Amino acid sequence: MPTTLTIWGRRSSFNVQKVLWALDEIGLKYEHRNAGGSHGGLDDPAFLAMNPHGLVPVIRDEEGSVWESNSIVRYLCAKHSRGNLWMDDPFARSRGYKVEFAKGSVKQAIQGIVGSINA
Ligand SMILES: N[C@@H](CCC(=O)N[C@@H](CS)C(=O)NCC(=O)O)C(=O)O
Repeated sequence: MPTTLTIWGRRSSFNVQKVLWALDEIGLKYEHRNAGGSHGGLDDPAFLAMNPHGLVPVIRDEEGSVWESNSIVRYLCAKHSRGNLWMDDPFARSRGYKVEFAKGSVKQAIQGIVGSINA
């Protein structure tokens, strides 16, 4: 089956890593294109047509483009992983949301640790 899913974003981005992790966890084939940071490209008209905020990650598949990492992860899980990463039962699904929304706190804690090491 030909690759129809493309992701744009530098691998050093926490939000890009989240989507790459989801893609690999689901087992989807995709094409990765570096964008953002030293790779640039975020102000290209073609990129802004996909994400008017000019940020990574962005994915595009046969439906169109999706941006905002949590939105992308939910979309991929709902489309490709029903009954596994995307659960129909609302309570079961809330367990995933907890991880998703706790990400901000975890990131802050990690940044605090890294910051104290670098200080
Ligand atoms: N809330 C957005 C944040 C997107 C964002 O801030 N992306 C950063 C990378 S983490 C970005 O594009 N920065 C500009 C750059 O990499 O050049 C999401 O979760 O996708």
